[in-house]
Amino acid sequence: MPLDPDTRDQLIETVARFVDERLIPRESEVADSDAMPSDVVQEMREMGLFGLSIPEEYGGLGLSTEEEVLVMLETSRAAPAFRSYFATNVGIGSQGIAIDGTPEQRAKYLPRLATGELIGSFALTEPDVGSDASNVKTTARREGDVYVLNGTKRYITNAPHAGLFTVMARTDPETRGARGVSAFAVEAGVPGLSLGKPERKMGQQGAHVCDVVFDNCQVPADAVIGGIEGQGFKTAMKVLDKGRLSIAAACTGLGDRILGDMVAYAVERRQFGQAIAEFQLLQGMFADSKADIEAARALVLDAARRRDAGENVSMAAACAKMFASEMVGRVADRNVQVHGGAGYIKDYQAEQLFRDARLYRIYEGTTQIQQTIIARQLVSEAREKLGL
Ligand code: COS
Repeated sequence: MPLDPDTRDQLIETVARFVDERLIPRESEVADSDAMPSDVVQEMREMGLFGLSIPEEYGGLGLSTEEEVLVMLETSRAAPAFRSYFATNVGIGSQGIAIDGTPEQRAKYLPRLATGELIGSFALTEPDVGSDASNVKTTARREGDVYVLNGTKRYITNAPHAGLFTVMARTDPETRGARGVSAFAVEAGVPGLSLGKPERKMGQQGAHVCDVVFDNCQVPADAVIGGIEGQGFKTAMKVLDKGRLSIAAACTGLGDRILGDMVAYAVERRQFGQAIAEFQLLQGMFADSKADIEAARALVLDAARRRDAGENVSMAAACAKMFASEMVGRVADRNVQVHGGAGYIKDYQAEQLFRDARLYRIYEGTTQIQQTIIARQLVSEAREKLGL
């Protein structure tokens, strides 16, 4: 059930205030310490941010995709590390269980994911498998009442904080490709599961990624998400369709923020006896950025509404993610340019946001993967139309 418009507007207004008053002022502290302050996490929990997408019956806010996108547009005006902390639970950290989990799995995990008591992580990527996701090498061998997992997952967002992993592993070594892959709900702390050292990253300090290593790690047989082997790749793809909309919204929200910073700097900074905002060459950058951002907003909202209407949005989500992540890269780059020398100096936010934004073109499917998904669907539709 969508929220009534007043409640929805109130929620968005509360989130916007939280972003302006509580998150943006703490950005430098988070970037410098590479840590998320516990009082900020507590406030996120109290606002229900960890459970935006989780159904109300499991303690979440049960937002529609469109409502979730509207909230993400606001939260993403703050540095991406904040969004990363809770939005992984809203998206890829919980959605495997929310979309395909058994009633028991949903009842067991969703309430604690919704409050943020449990942090969820999505473990698909491996040292040799990232874009080629159906080729996962991690194995899950059935032995009586348990599966035994072996393999390494790489660059797993929030893994250092996670209490629960959605792990894609090959249950059928004979079957190559997608059909041999199953998804597992694996709790942190089980024997045989260990974590690598958090990686040192280009940006998004305060958000953490590391390896997750399975060495004869035993998980109960009922940890298979949905209870059926061989469905794990499809679960991962459904999760990513939704995740990509969330990333597209995040890029759009960050674009809004960066454009605001860009113009604010330009109206104050003076050269040649006037504010640099008066120069048409810079005005061109403002206008191009605004049009870019509005195009991304329109794409992501349209895709979200179509998902809510029950349409298959794989291609629409790929278009939105590709366009919005490339867009925020352009906007972040123009912001550095408008700041001139100051854009390259740490004391100003421009260089941090430029580095932070770079990740959006890579994770949850690179731009090249989104192109592949879009083009494959177009070709397949054309073939179908022509009966080929
Ligand atoms: N939703 C539901 N099912 C889907 C799906 C989707 N979005 N996409 C594919 N499937 C299904 C297919 O219908 C097919 O089912 P059948 O076997 O019943 O026919 C099965 O899954 C295999 O699909 P496909 O043959 O398209 O698999 P590919 O290996 O060719 O997939 C892409 C290629 C590029 C689409 C996939 O590997 C991908 O998305 N890679 C990127 C992964 C990624 O984003 N990694 C980043 C790290 S994760 S944070």
